Amino acid sequence: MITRSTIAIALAAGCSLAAADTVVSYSYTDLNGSYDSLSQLFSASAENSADLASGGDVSSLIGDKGTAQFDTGFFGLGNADVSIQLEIFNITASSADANGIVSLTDVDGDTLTASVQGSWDILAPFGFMFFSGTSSDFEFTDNGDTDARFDGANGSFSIAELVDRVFDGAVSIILQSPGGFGGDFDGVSTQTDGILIPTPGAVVIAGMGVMGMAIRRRRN
Ligand SMILES: [Ca+2]
Ligand SMILES: [Ca+2]
Repeated sequence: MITRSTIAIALAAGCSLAAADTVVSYSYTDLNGSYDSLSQLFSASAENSADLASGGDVSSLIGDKGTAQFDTGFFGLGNADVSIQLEIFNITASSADANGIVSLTDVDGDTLTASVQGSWDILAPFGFMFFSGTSSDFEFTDNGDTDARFDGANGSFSIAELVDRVFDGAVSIILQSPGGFGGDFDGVSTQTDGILIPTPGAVVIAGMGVMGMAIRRRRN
């Protein structure tokens, strides 16, 4: 029988899952940020040139924990890449709205993708530009050989428990362009971060799993 204390344990376990939720985090620096005012398309891409040498990492905070490290100048190594494409609209001197796609690719072609929605703040006079957005569909895809790992230039982590699941997440982007979205720009050093958390439904299911375990333990 399910006692009140069993339910309390299960609820507490569910709450602790909710409080320590980040499953995966990532961070990249010195992407090539560009904006085309005609198409109102912003993009940020990995690059390795005299002007910009992108670097970054993607980390798993669950299971066997690990970090796929993309050392500065990684672009050109296998399939490793970063691509952000955002449609920009409702543009003012100090703000804009945006939606689009974020895609991170590991060395052998596996991806972490999301569609994001959010808004930009643009601060005069320097044109510091801050994007904050959210996603409800972060997904890992194990392309090509099923190697079940997200591989950096150095280091990797298991995606065996992450594929075929959908995560909520948050994305930030920061760069500096004095004209904001008032005109074209290209080759602007762009930084981006993101975190993934289980969807609320997944937390409930995890909590029920804990409850089921507690019930089974009582029966044994
Ligand atoms: Ca693969
Ligand atoms: Ca891989």
